[in-house]
Amino acid sequence: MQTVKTQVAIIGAGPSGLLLGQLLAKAGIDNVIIERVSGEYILGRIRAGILEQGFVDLVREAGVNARMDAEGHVHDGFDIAYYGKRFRIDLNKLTGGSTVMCYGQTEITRDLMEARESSGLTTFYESSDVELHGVKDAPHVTFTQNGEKITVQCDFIAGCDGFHGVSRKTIPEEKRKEHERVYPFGWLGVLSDTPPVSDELIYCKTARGFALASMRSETRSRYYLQVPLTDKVENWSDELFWEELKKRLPEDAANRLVTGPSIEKSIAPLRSFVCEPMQWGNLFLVGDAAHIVPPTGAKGLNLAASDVSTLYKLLQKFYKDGDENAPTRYSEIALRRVWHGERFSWWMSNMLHDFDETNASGMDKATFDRFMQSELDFYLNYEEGQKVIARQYVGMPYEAIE
Ligand code: RFL
Ligand code: PHB
Repeated sequence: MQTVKTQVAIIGAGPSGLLLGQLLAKAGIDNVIIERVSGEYILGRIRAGILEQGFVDLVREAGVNARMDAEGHVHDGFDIAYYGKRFRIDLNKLTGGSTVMCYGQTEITRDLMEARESSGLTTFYESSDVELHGVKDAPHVTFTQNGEKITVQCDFIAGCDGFHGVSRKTIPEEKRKEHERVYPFGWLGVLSDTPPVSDELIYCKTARGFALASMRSETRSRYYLQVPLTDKVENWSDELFWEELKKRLPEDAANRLVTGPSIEKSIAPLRSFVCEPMQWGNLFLVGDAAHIVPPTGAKGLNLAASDVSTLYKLLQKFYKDGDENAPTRYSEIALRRVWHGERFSWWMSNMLHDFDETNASGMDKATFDRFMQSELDFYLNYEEGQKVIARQYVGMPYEAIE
């Protein structure tokens, strides 16, 4: 039986937990991370690729930006292709200078893990039976590692343990409200060491379903296909995947497509989810633990970063300025930006995917498709419409914390 004392106990060593830990440590606030799986396992997950400016700035503030700045690529825009039409959303021009950064979540996570290790900060990987206690008055976390029972006593607990973690469930059911929409399809993703079809992302709406051409570098591509939820990844051979992708990409991109063996292939379900409030006593939910968006707007990781920024600033107020009430404002501030991201991701998903079920609209499928197309036409044919998309894609500014 071992007891550890710290100021902030962080559950989960995903990007939310690691970034929060690094920022707090830099501000002189002690923290310990408790993670269920190994570091290696976490680095095997292939997820986000697009970072908003706010995220990039936060990584710089944490001082973990060297590789991101050297190897990441700034993207000035992206394409939306649908039914033979093609539009470029010029982010830079439409927003008056804002852009996004293409740099993989896996790489950010690796950089944060390395920085944490060299700072000598404590991380308990491969912890089981993680439980949160005394969240209202005497917060502490218990878990088992290598057969030993460990207790971490702390002032606050940051629940950064993703959608399936324990933190959210620690808030009594009658004290939280969960909003959820599960979409009737998933994304089949493939990572391959092949040059991307384009320098910028292409979001494609087609009669065969949605496709996305993305990338990690000049030599590594990331592609996605909308697939039915019933599809199994083992039934999608590489050959089948490339064949289907070719049919959904615009012609010039399809002609440029270089295929090769997949180095990762998985199916992710699409979900919109928000838990309110995002705090309970001295427990704060951060990132996917509190909310999920479908990946169409590239917002999941970026919303996690704005939560981290808000919590980090409020905890600084508590520890540095002696503002005892600062942490109580977390949920209200974080949720305002979360709802923005939820709405944009929902809108992009509705606009770009092929929906079989149109019952709620009362229209047959062909009519519903024409109806949605007219909305895309409206947004893409006018600069005002493109501006609305661009502003949201680069991300709303972080709220100032007085
Ligand atoms: P994570 O990454 O899920 O990390 C949570 C960590 O908590 C651990 N954990 C526990 N630890 C201790 N005790 C327990 N009981 C625990 N239960 C779980 C887990 O092992 C894990 O290590 O959540 P975090 O840190 O909040 O980060 C969120 C992001 O991972 C997520 O929002 C993004 O990946 C979403 N996302 C995208 N976001 C973007 O901003 N831009 C994108 O381009 C983008 N593309 C994507 C995406 C997500 C995808 N998938 C697979 C869902 C593309 C895809 C395909
Ligand atoms: C990715 O590169 O994994 C990616 C990019 C943009 C999205 C979703 C995923 O909207």
